Amino acid sequence: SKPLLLVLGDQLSLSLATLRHAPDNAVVALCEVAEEASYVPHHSHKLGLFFAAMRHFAYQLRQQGFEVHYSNLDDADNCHSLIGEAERLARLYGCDEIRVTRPGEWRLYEAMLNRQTAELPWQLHEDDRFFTTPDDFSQWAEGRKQLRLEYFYREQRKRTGLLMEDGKPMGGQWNFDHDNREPIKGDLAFPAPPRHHYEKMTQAAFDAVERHFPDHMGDLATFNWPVTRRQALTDLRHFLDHCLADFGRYQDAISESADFLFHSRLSAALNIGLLSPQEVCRAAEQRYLDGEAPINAVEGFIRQILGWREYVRGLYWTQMPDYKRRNSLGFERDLPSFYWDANTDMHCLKRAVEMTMDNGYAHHIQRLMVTGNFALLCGVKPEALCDWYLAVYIDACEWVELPNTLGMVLHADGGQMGSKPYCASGKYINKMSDHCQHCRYSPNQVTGEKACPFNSLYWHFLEQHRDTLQHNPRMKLIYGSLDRMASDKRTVIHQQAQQFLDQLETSPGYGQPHHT
Ligand code: FAD
Ligand code: DLZ
Ligand code: SF4
Repeated sequence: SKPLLLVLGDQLSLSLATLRHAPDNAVVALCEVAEEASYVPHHSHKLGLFFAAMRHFAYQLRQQGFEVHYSNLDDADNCHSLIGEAERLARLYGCDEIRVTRPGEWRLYEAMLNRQTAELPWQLHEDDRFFTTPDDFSQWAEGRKQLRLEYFYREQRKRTGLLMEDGKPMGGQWNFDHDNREPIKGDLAFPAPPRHHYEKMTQAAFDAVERHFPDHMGDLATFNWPVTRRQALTDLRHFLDHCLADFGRYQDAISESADFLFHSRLSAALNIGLLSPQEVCRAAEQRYLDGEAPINAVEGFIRQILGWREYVRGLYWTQMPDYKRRNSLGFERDLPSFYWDANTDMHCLKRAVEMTMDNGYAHHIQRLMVTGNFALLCGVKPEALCDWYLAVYIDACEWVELPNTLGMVLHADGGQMGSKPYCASGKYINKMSDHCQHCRYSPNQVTGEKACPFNSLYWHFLEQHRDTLQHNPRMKLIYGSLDRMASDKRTVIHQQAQQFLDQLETSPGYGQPHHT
């Protein structure tokens, strides 16, 4: 037998199952295809990252002695879909089967499963670059009424031994979250990320993006993401040396001027395979053991990767395809237009979208509590919001984007991801950020011309979804406050929110040209 080994754009690891089991006569295929590049209008940094990293990886594989076919976006015979291109190449090279590692998206997984019995059969390998497989997750989930992150995470700690000592959690606790809620005070200096140099191969990939997708969000002149393993290791080292120790305390903070704070910026490198989650977690653990970073920082960081990242992936693979259709709060609104151009006078939202446009990046709390919270309070429909998150972030792959957006942000999965919606008023944003002092609105007013729209929208949201949410024990206190509010005040708040929503400009579809 002679297999064609299809390596996808987010499978750029030499340890990939497909490559580990490769016979000598195998042909490896990496394919730039219009279908993947345009099913949502990806940020130009994301397109640049995928194409540049794929080209470097193909080069690296050739150096390792693999026979590699690289389909370029400009090739005349490129048939521009992953399935079509793999089957074309298999025939071209006289291969009798196609092998691939589980892709990161149900859409492709299903299409590949459907080809398993085709004349040219597809064989799927499990993706073992994670701490857990979807099967491990189902086994853990079986018979449990609720799939809470905290319990999953403790099992993961025990299974891997990360931050464990004699069967007990290091530092005496599983979770140090209560130490991790500090806003930024005074003028704290943030470490500038390493500036990468991009040579000819990367520049050529950027040129292709600029030619094929000229109107997409973002400017490649400011691109600064790792496209090779070496660059990814530089970013990892920088994080460990300069950010990890403060990662915990300021994990939830939001800054007007700093785009990255003490965050690692490693999600894209992890998701496309330039770094493994195991090496990143072990390296962080080592800094704790060496006394270079406190337990609350290291535990907080490891929980994101060993806990959240694995948990959302397990949820994705065990709940799809139904998960994507869920909309438990019945949201119908299109996406507000300013998500594409930052044209809003709400300053926190403006800055979150501007940072997204600049870098293809916003940190977790911006995604969750600024753009996410606003979409929740306005009732943006899941497919519109999910397409946006999938398009604009450098690290967006559906297995991780969907549970975070549909589940965590929109509470559309009926509470599987989070036991209560992450809804908040302007007060929360004011507490965690320095945005409000630059805003034309006041976070302390609920009604009137200067009132922060988050405030009336917050109470409006609670009123709207009272039937679904008021019996949630974690919402009891807040419904208590709402119920104690005088009814004329409630009426005015309702009118204020309704007026805001009536005037909110939304765009059906993508709000920008959709290219192929
Ligand atoms: P850090 O804050 O340094 O965290 C370290 C690592 O932990 C990250 O690199 C990431 O691998 C992991 N991590 C942290 N939070 C999560 C989480 N909630 N779920 C899964 N992994 C997590 N992350 C993606 O990788 N891709 C996405 O498409 C994505 N979409 C999101 C959409 C929404 C609406 C929200 C609220 C979150 C989303 N996240 C996504 C999770 C998180 O926001 C990003 O992983 C993080 O901001 C990436 O920046 P960082 O590497 O600096 O993270
Ligand atoms: C995101 C992306 C883009 C933009 N382009 C390609 C591509 O041309 N070829 C490819 O193999 N993969 C690409 N990807 C990543 C795929 O969309 C990704 O493998 C699936 O979404 C599953 O995660
Ligand atoms: Fe955002 Fe409201 Fe603060 Fe303005 S006042 S920055 S809209 S939270």
